[in-house]
Amino acid sequence: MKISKEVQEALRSNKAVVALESTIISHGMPYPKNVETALRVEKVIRDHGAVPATIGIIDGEPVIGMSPEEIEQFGKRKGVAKASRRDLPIIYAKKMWGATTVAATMILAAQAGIEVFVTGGVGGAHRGAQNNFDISADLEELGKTNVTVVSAGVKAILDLNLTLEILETKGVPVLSYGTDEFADFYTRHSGIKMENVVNSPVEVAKIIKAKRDNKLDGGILVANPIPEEYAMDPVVINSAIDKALKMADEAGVKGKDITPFLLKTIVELTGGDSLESNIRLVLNNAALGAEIAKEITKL
Ligand code: PSU
Ligand code: MN
Repeated sequence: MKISKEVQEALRSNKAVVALESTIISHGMPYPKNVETALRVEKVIRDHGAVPATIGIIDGEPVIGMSPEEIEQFGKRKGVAKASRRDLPIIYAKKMWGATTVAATMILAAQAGIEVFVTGGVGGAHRGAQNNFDISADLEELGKTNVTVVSAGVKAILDLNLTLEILETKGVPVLSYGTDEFADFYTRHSGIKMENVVNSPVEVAKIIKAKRDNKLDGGILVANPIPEEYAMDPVVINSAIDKALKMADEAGVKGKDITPFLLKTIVELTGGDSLESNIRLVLNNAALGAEIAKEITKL
């Protein structure tokens, strides 16, 4: 893999590094907001004293710490494959471009020695997963790969209760940040009460260290709710989600195309408001992720 000089240097000198995914750039937001957001996220991480490492695959080679030009390419290039764990060997062998999902980014971050990863929302069990088995590989990865993922909980387009049950089965600690209610991406109020509440970056860092010291392999999910001022009206977002789910069903969208389809449709149905919320919550996660990564370097 190719690790940028800046990231290499940071890792060597025990400086805080935060991994970032590229599916959110290539398949999660429209151009040019996707590129703008990716660069803003990197800036927030730097402003908080950590080094960002945006991860993706270029011509079959994993890149840890993309340049702004590379991020621009991931934002506008057509045909960048959405790359989860199962896709990696194919993309490597065929020397393709791959936008890494949470699962694939976790794998590459761990291989590079990065412990903290910031995203918007992780994948999970889709509604109806009891029957259609559409459960994101992100959950499997959280069950085995040693990376802490900071996300705004789990996207409300999914089945949150089912997702939390699977995370429990996989042995993934879910830490709810600053509230005992599970974050559901666009709002702070899923109605699901959480057992493990954390209130500071150092508290999260101590749990990461305890997990590492005791050889308990697997990830940690930090559920960081969207700031109140950027949260969406639950009535508006839930009606958009329901409509988008219906449209996906009617259009026969399946498998890996479902999440990008729903995100895009919800942006259209909310006149761009959901995109604005999505951007704000990622920026908010970036700040927290950088602080957690800094605390880890002190332990
Ligand atoms: N959350 C977002 N935008 C995204 C995704 C999640 O706000 O683009 C992406 C992540 O890369 C996540 C993936 O890993 O969707 C999950 O896709 P699937 O359900 O197909 O595993
Ligand atoms: Mn799926």
